[in-house]
Amino acid sequence: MTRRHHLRTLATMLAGMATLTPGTAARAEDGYRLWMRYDAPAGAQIDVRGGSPTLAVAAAELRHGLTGDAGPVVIAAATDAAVAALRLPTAELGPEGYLVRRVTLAGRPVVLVTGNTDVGVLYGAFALLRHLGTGGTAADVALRSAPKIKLRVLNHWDNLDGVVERGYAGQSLWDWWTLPDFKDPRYADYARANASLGINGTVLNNVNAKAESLTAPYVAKAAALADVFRPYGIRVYLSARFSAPIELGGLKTADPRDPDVAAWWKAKADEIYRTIPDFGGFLVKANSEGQPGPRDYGATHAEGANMLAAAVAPHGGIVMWRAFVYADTDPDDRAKQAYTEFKPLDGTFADNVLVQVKNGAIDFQPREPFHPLFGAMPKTPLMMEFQITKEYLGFATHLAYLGPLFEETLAADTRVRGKGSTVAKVVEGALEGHTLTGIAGVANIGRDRDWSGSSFNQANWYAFGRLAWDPALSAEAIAREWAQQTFGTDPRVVEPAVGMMMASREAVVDYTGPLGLAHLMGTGHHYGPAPWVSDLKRPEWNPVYYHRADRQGIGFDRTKTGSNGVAQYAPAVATLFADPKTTPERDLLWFHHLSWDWKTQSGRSLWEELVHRYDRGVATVADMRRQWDGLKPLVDAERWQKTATYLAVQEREARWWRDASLAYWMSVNGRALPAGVAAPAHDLEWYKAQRFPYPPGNPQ
Ligand code: BDP
Repeated sequence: MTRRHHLRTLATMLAGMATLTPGTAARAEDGYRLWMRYDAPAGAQIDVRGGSPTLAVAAAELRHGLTGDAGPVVIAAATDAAVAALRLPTAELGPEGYLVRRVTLAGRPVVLVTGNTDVGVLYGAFALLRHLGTGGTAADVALRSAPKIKLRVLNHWDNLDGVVERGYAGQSLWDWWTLPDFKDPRYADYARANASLGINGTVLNNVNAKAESLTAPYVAKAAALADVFRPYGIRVYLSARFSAPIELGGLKTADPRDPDVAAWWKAKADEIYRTIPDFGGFLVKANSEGQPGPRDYGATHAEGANMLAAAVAPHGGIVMWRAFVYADTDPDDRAKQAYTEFKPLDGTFADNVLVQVKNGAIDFQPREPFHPLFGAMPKTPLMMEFQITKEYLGFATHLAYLGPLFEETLAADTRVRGKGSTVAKVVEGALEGHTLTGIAGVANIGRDRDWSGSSFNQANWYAFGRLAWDPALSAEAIAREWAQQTFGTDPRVVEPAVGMMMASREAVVDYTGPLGLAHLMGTGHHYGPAPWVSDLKRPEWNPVYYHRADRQGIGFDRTKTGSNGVAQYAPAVATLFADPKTTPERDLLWFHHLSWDWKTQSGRSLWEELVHRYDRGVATVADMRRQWDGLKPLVDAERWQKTATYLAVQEREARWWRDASLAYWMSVNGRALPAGVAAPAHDLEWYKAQRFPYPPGNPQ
């Protein structure tokens, strides 16, 4: 035997060992493969009918992921003559839906993957892989689905210097410096992961945008990314800085009513479309947290949005205009300001504008009631904005599955057109008959090997994508299918993992802000508890503004006796929220200022219930840790260890949140802890003295 031969034999043996011991902690994994862990030996027979790059990537994916025993698979658009002859019910699939089923084609039984477009076929290929990865077989395959929302978009808060604002998974994936020449193979893997979920758009740069991203060199870089993403059905968008005509164009103003300003944007849009013919359009953060905007010139948000919309309209582009506004000059409740500013503009936005609204009225807190704008602007398509990155939910280290948060918001009933007027129906356009519809997620993706900073954070990217496709899916079902694909289908792993995930977000709510409390975190970096902060120059930046705790009670009165924020909801909802007895307890202190002695549903006083919930949160994390410990023999060592370490961090930090918060509340209300409850580990001054100079994700 030659030396080469020896080595080859050894390599074959080792490869065999790796695949022969599935389910055991055999194979080192770093999380790079996300939920697309195709371990099957290749060999499937894939028949591609058509020659587009999209069909080619669909075929490559199936070749990679299917075993030979899947039988012959045919991938073809429904327009293919042989497929058309089958007269399948493809009409309702629309431009992006898919159909996967067993058929007889030219006398041969095959699995057919089809759709009205090649992108539909690609989504079908991924659906087939998901079906097989979650325990389905080729023999029983019968899949059919179409997305309910048109624009399913990630928002990257990535700066041009590689720092990701509120990013906890390393530097930006986009290496702006080496683009457009070097196209990192990760860009294609990013596109694969998104396409596997049906995400069809990506905003490459931070909403706190630099004008430079609109210069020719940066547009060329964006074009290189667009070229990689195109076969995967993903369009590129850019965040636009409203004052770019001044900064780049040398104009004296960015007033949207100025013809020179409009002409500058038109020329800029023409230039972008020459480079990126299928450019999606602009995302704009205007007059928000110091960003420039039309209000600087006394023009409205609609005038600003429409001017940009006119520039991209000839090319089929759209504008996503954010409603995340609150002004230091406005003394009104911050939670009311977006509604106050935007509702009167309903009906004045151009046809290719969507108004992008955060899920809640403050800012991506672990829990917020749904934003009152949903349902309040019937003539305007409202695009949902969720945060996938966990700025307020423990960064990347805490395990917090956001499926339940997304689901809770989407299922919330606005009651604007009677019962069943859910936020999902508003976003889907079903309630008011909009066809231009969208949903955005602030990405949690960076250059970490595991993309999202931890295995379980990947589930939040996954859940966003799946719910963007179909907001009616259940968070638990999504958790299960994710866990099956990520850790294998062994129920001894899947069921505990799903249990941990489903409990996790509520645990974070419990240990950071139970009963409707919110915005109690550290200043700037947003890391850890700081409910005592009261000295920041804008009142609404201070935690004390939100909790309003004093010796008598706690909570923000948003009823008639307070800010009357409840009046921004439809009457049926407003009535519920106006009375603490009918307000869901989870939102109690969001809407009401109540005595520490207020009797809660458990029979405990408000103070006792608060303490109980902090303790419950910590206990849930301890329990999650125990469950994960039990999975050690069943999960590969690398992913198991990182998660175990992070859970230990989470438990320590959950206690810190609980202890610091209780120490502070006791200093305000002068009450003792209920009998048997553990005292905080340190005194309040110790918690106040903690400093965190270089936390990740914090814009400097
Ligand atoms: C806040 C973040 C800030 C973002 C802002 C936004 O702290 O970094 O710029 O949201 O959404 O939550 O514009």
